[in-house]
Amino acid sequence: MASVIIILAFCIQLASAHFRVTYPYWRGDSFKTQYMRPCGGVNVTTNRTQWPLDGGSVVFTPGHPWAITYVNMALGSSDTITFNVSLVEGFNQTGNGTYCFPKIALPTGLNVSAGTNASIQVIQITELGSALFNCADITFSTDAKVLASDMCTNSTGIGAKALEAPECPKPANSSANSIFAVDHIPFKLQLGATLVGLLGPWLV
Ligand SMILES: [Cu+2]
Repeated sequence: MASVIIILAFCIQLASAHFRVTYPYWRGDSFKTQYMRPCGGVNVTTNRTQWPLDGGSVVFTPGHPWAITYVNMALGSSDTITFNVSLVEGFNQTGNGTYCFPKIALPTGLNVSAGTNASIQVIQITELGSALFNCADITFSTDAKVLASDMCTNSTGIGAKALEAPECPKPANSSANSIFAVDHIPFKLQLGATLVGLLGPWLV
């Protein structure tokens, strides 16, 4: 019985330390199912925020000491859309409170126009190993603007660090092909994808 209470207390603590997306407004409360990809267990909504055609603001409220964080986009209006547009590459988001991206530019060549529906996905991989997901539904609009600066603030202690690999030690036998020959930049990108790939099946 005591162990059940301890586990329950631990779960409640975890739930309170998830994150929410406050702009564009998230699909809904995902706290019980936030580990489910692609959108924390919450289906697509018709509650769409108008978002500028060349990219806009995103605000979320992280609750973990740090989390590897990504922002992706999927074009379309259904639950089967694919989040294959990378808006923000993986970085280490530190501290908790409110985190604002003033303007996330769209990748060049993304074919959107006024009235195009899309969903924005924020992923946080926390220090405990949980991969957490939230989505917000948008419609591109020529009238939409980025958030005013007083609506886009960062809490004290909130930060962002690049995912940088430290200098690799030189292997003793440097003439042999080794993993150390792998360029650091692709490795850095693969690391995030591998983390999601490894953790996903365990957590869903
Ligand atoms: Cu959490």
